[in-house]
Amino acid sequence: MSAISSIIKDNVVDHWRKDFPILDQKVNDKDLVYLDNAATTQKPLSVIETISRYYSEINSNIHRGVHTLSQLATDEYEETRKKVQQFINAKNLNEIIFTRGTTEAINLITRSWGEAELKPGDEVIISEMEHHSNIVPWQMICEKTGAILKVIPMNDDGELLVEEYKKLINEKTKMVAVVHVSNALGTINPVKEIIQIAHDYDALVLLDGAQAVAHLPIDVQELDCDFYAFSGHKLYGPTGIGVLYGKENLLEKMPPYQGGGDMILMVTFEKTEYNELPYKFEAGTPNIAGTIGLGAAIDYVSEIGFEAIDAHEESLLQYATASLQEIPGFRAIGTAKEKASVVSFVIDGIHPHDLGTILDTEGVAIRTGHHCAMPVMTHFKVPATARASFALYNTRTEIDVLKAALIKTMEIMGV
Ligand code: 7TS
Repeated sequence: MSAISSIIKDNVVDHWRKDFPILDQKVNDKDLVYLDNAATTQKPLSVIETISRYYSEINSNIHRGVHTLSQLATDEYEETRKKVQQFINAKNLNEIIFTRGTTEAINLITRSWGEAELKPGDEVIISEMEHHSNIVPWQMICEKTGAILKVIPMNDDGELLVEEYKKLINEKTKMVAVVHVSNALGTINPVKEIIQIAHDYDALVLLDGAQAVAHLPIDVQELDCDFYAFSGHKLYGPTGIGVLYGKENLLEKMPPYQGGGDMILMVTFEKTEYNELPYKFEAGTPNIAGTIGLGAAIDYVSEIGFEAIDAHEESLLQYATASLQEIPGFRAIGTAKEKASVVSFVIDGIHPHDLGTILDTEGVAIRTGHHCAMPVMTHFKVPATARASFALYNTRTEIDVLKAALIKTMEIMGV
């Protein structure tokens, strides 16, 4: 990158940073360097103000009131469904189900689709790099139904072995559930190829998009995935709101996940008639403020655009990867050719938890641990890693601070 384009880029990032009030503060008397974006991203002022405005001006329950505030709240809630539909290019609004997050979206699939469709001897394929939320629900439903869980292995760069996947899949495979972008490694998986292969065997595909959604443009029709799950809070939106996309003909056939208000058309003690899509899957009062806040987050990201976000984050990833490798004893965990915004690593002689704790005293926030992906730790024979993960507002200067703090930690620990 030329000096001029890098200056322009830094100016743009400075401009973006001003949208995030939380970034402008000291932590432990040092400027905050927030590099834990894979856990959750910070929220722009537009999201914070949207939530605040909802509660100060139109707070009301939705879908059930004839009064003005209820109608306004309903309109904004449903407007977000349209924004999500456009954001991931779903065919229609009935395919967008609001959930608490990725975890609940996956549990919805396992409990509704899985319980209805899986029979003893059927097979479900996941991968070695899944987050626990795309492992445990499948284990639970396989145990309940007698289905068999199979796992696509990965290589030592943290890339899925597609040839092994081809050997695992067969006519008994009913579902392939894989992560789009790994939270522990940063790997971007070849999901289009995975989907094509699954469909050759009439198996469905669920993509866990928790880590993809803030970094890559998602087009569910182009991917041809059957289900796609993501969380608002990793996309600069609020916690407690997420999305399950599903092809309409599949959602149509699936039984409700939870019973209660809003998901019914008619109830008697003898029989209940369920509501139509998407309400069939949205029992009870939802996270209205969170949903509307997610709409504001989608507006924010869409205005900047993935081209600019990707160019910036890719340059940060390359800079960080090259720069941190200069530290003696540094070992990157996850060196896939296709990666997004995550540098997971260990440093010889220092436990990641000690790293994280000392970095915090320098104002640097990173994640340490197994990242809810214990099988990944088992593969790389480490108990935990340290993970720096980037968002659109991070800078190269922050990576320099991270590097200096790591070197200082090594001095403190006598490594
Ligand atoms: N799938 C992936 C790939 C994730 O990274 C996460 C959360 C989830 C599912 C679950 O999302 P939730 O919003 O329902 O909790 N990942 C992380 C992480 O890497 N650090 O903290 C949470």
